[in-house]
Amino acid sequence: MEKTLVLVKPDGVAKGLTGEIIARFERRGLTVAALKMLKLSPAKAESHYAEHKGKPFFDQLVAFITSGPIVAMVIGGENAVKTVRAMMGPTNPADAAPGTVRGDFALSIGQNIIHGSDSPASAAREIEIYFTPDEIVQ
Ligand code: IDP
Ligand code: MG
Repeated sequence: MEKTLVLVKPDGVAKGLTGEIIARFERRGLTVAALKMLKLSPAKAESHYAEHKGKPFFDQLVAFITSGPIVAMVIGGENAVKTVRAMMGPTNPADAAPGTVRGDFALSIGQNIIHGSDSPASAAREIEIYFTPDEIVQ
């Protein structure tokens, strides 16, 4: 079963969208294989977003993702990575179609509600930041 890491970012948790987002994945036929709420440390945030280090928005991104509680989950199923990315919509909510999470609930690229891994390799790396193997239901 392919797995991907999803985060409901601080804005999504604050807006009360956690249940809505999980329900969308479940209705699609994807399954929740691991789930927790946490407040991310700056060190873990920098590790998660290491590919963006040095970009102009990096410090703002780390500040935002550590600003409040997030919900981390492992979502599994056939083509989970690609399917979750499609259901999220593109990075900039202004480009996101209605029906996607970002297209329905976000306006700004800096506060775009949700994270999903962009490849199976990224998913494997990111899942390890948030979950130990025994926390993931197979
Ligand atoms: P993704 O979340 O769709 O995978 P990435 O390019 O990996 O997008 O960027 C990570 C996060 O960094 C985005 O979700 C967004 O919140 C933020 N971000 C990306 N590009 C910009 C930008 O140009 N300005 C401000 N924030 C950005
Ligand atoms: Mg990304």
